[in-house]
Amino acid sequence: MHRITVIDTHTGGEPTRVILAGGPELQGDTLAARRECFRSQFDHFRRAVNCEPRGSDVMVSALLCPPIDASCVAGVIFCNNVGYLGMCGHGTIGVGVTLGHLGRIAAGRHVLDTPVGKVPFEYDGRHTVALENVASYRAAANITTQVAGLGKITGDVAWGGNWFFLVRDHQETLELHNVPRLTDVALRIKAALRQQGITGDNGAEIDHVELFGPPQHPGNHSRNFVLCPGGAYDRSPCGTGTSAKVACLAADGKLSPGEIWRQESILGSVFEASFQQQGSAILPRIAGQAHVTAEATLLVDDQDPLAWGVGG
Ligand code: PYC
Repeated sequence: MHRITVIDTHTGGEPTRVILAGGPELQGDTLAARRECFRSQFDHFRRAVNCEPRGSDVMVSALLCPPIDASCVAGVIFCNNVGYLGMCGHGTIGVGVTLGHLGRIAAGRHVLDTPVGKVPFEYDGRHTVALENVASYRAAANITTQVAGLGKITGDVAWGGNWFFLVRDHQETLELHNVPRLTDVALRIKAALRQQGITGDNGAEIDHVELFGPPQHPGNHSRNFVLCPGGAYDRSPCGTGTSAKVACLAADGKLSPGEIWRQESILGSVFEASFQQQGSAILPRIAGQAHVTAEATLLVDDQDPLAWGVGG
């Protein structure tokens, strides 16, 4: 029997499963090299933790590993039901709150080592984490794509730690009851981008689609629906997606450095974002809350025909 110790949290509704023990020993001199080792040699472990019957298509896991840089509080590699994420904003908030829950960090400033760089964060000692995301930028504005069943859709391509296509001009209602339709629309847009060769830099696949609309709460600036790579929607406002949004607002001169942008999710949960300019890119700051939902040991029984997960 293989035992995996985890702590589950949710950040504005989106789950994060932090893997504390029982994970693979990853080789590599950088977190990016270790993620490659994870992907090439231990992908069955990712499936066991994230996919059914222990996980679901909405689960994001964070494998804790020793940091390369000893000044960092931990190394972390994010993965989900279909693969590996560059960065994960809601997941970073979940990791911060988990480390606080375990007594491994106190309130204050800490740094995580990730495959896409160092991610500093501020922990309030309770439920709030404010992270300084990797440099984010808009790669292309007003790109029009012909989408099957929808016609022409125009959006921006931006990097916020993952690649996003951000769409404002659509006819959809951003309400929870409309999630099946929103998922279908976002999947069609993603397919159109792929077919028409619209990518991020260096041909990178745009694997997140983000639709925007007016907020429901008057204190917020916008509401979003974010489709994640595995086909599930982000229950939170999406930390990397909010970073990509803020990069577009900054590029359009609609948000100034230090000004607050309150991004509401399809559930109504909120991330508070701001940025500092760094050359032609921005450094986003994303703040949100996470809550612990479980301390658990996952069991993987080699006698079980579905021991290492279904699908993925
Ligand atoms: O919060 O950055 C995020 C994220 C990415 C995928 C799911 N959540």
